[in-house]
Amino acid sequence: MTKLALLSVSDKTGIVEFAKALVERGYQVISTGGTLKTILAGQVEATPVEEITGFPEMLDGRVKTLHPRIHAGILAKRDNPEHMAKLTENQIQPIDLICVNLYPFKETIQKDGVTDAEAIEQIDIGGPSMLRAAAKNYHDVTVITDQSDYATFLQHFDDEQLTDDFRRELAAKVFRETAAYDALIADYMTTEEFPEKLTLTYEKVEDMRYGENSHQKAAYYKDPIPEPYSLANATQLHGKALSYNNLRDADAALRMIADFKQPAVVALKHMNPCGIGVSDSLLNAWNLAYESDPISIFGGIIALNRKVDLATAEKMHALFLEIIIAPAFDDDAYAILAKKKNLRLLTVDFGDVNPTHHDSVTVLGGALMQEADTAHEAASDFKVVSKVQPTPDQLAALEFGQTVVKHVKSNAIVVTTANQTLGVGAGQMNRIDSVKIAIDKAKDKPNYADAIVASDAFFPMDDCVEFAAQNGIKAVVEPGGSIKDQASIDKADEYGIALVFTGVRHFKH
Ligand code: 93A
Repeated sequence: MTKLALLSVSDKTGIVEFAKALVERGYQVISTGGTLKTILAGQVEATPVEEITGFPEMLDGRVKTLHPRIHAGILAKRDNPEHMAKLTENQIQPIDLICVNLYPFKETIQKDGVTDAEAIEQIDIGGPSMLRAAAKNYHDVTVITDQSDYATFLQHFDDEQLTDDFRRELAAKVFRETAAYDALIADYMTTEEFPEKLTLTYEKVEDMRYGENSHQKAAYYKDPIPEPYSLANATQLHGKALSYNNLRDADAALRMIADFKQPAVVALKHMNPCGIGVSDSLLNAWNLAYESDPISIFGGIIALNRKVDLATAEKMHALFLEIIIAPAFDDDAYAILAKKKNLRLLTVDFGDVNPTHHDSVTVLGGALMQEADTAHEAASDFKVVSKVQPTPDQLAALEFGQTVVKHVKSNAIVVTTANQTLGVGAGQMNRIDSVKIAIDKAKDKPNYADAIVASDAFFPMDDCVEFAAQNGIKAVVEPGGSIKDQASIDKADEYGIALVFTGVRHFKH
């Protein structure tokens, strides 16, 4: 009996050649409306699916292949005599190969001004049904949904290697494809923030050389429709491929720089800022960020929120850096930076910063998902709890420090002026150690006289305020909320410095 192959594809790339190759190998090709037309136009013989079903396509194509003659032909178990007898009794021919790619739902929902009705119409029903039926019956049916498998299939056919293992691989691909397809539809229709089932889907960007360390295998996946302001949508202009750690660092840098409107530079190491500068020009912002910590910036990740000019590029060129991310590079700036073969230069669309995304992490046995920490406390939200009022300059510095500290791993303490970090104390297991590290790094800097201390969470004791005051700090900002708040307030009053509460904690674990 002639083998039947049913071809029904939205993306017609390569389908004529594939149909021709199948016919040459003795298959009878059956096909649906548009696919049939394309194949026939390519001078390849094919049978309309209506000839098999005995039914016309109907309901604007919503029902084309949804028919027992198709589905019984796919699903019958060839080694089951009752199944085969049923096919014979109903004059149904087994279908041996299904080749389907689905209605372009993802592409459709990304189109400008697409209506809900248009999106819904692009939910493929018949295609996934055939794919899933064939994948279920993979012992007897070969199923192809990925265009790159046209050639692979033919190779296996010619080598007489249409093995069960190969067909099972193709079947698994189908279930991944239909699951991902449905996940996108579910996401499109879902309005709950945290629905009872998470239907995430990610697409592989690449296998990586290694993960966090060289003995860990790793791969990079991106959202099928990534936010514009994201690494997934960044363009790499130059340099080596981003490593696993590079991606995490660069992502952290993007999150930080998004909080600044004026020309700003973030220098980052191991997901913590080692220097942030904000100024009237990018070069001045660079100088501030660099001078924050000229040692730690070595091998750092730099994010800048303005087009990189030559003067700033020259400064960066003088250092060993891993990555530079910016909205754009001037030609001469790019030319000088690109002299370093390995330096990764990336551009990201800063025009569409969307801070309303969700963050997720995996835990053993599950995952946690939360809203991103987009809270921002301006000086006008501060509550002065000390007798001494902060000066306007100190208030500006407290606001800057408050903006920075939420991007530092807890326990987080930063010492800053109004436009520059001077010392960062990150990731210590007690708060006073973070205070000591931050002040120790800051205290010999020229601008230390103007410096404030910002804390991501409340002071559990009065030692933090005391240490800061003893080291010449004149203003401190923290969320407040400790049962020992009064002790910290008393300490501030004892030393005659300003203490300000924000009421909002910014842990970052
Ligand atoms: O509208 S459907 O959900 N109903 C069907 O019965 C059906 N059969 C195949 N979509 C259906 N298809 C899909 O049509 C295939 O998955 C493929 O994407 C597309 C090919 O249509 P045409 O050959 O007319 O271009």
